[in-house]
Amino acid sequence: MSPRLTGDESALWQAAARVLDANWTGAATVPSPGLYPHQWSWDSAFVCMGLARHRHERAEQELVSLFRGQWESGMLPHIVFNGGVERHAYFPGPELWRSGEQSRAPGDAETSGITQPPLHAFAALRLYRAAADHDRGRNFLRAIWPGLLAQHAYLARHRDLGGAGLAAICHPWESGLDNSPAWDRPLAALQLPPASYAPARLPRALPTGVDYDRYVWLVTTFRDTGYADGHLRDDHPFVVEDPLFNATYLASTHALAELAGIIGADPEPHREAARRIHEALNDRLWDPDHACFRPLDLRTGKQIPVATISSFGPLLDPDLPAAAVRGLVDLLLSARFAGAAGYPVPTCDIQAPSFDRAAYWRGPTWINTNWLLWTGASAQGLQVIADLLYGSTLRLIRQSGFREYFDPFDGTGRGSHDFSWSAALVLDLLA
Ligand code: 9WN
Repeated sequence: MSPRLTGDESALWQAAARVLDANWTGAATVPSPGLYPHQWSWDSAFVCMGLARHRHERAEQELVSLFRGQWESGMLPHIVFNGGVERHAYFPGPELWRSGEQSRAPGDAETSGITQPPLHAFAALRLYRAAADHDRGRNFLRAIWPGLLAQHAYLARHRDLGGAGLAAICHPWESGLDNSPAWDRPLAALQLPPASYAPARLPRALPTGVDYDRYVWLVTTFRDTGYADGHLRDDHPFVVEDPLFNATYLASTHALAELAGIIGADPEPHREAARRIHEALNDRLWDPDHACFRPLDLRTGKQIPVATISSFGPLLDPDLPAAAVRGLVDLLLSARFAGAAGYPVPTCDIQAPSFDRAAYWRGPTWINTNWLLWTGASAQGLQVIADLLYGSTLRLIRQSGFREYFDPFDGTGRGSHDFSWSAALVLDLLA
């Protein structure tokens, strides 16, 4: 704990540390003890950055455990299942994904068959920077390096479905923003066979409700091809280039270049890859008419019109053109986002018909997306925005605790309690 903290800040720090300690399984951190009893990919990247400030060795273990689930193709799955947990504790569990039947999946861990935002190289760099012992930190980076390279090679080889350098997602779960209004159109366009799935079997109250049959159908469609890369390229009906996913891809690619320098590898291929992602992100996903970033649906060739939290992801791009920075700042401060929310940043445009203050990724404020925007704004030198995000994020936690998400108008906590990334990112903010 930093000696600079005030009394109130050290109490917050201790509370956050207790959440992470309680959610530690011995090898990794569960997002929340009841609702999510396994290891999730982007959760672990956030948790790693918090643990880096609290228990450095666990932060390393967190990444190692996650990469145990990596497939031979380099695909880093979005869930690594905890074998010690009752099989029906979470739906969709291993029985939906059937990774055990895939020769490319690891033999000793059951996993999902899709990925999540690739924030891991970025997390590894932050972990190294927070290390007290840089020799040890460098050794850890050398150990995790092949996994990070394989993850990025997979995205470049098998997910650049638009051919311009971005990585496409094939399922809303891959975005991390499951029921975002951004996915309403591509989901509505799916042609499902009648009664392919019975939602009544679900063992928990679902935050996302109506789209679940479509989520599951997308998984079974992909799974039944043996998770074939060719299927994603030629036939899969949900293929989208998302700004936030690609902004994390870009941030992590820059991090790979820095990590290469630290461990004595060649940074140039990663710098070149970052240039390509930067160009494609700005050429393909920037909407000059509305001055914001939008997802591109590769099946229709059209950008998806609704503005969501994902639209701000490219603040993580260190080379973002000045006009784009200005456009994003204007939108962020407008009455469509921070300007009308007492507790910014809502995950969807408040004025959009699909906005819902209580519905998961359709309006509530989340700590991880605030943190990503805070990180981006700080790196862009947008101090006023960064301070606004810093203050409002800590205010949410002080008022409502380490909840999963929050009402953007009055800060009421929603979803699960003791949520790991909410705690982890508070440690990073306070450090
Ligand atoms: C599906 C674990 C995960 C997060 C996602 C969040 C939610 C899962 C679910 O929980 O997704 O992957 O069951 O709804 O949307 O961002 O990684 O915290």
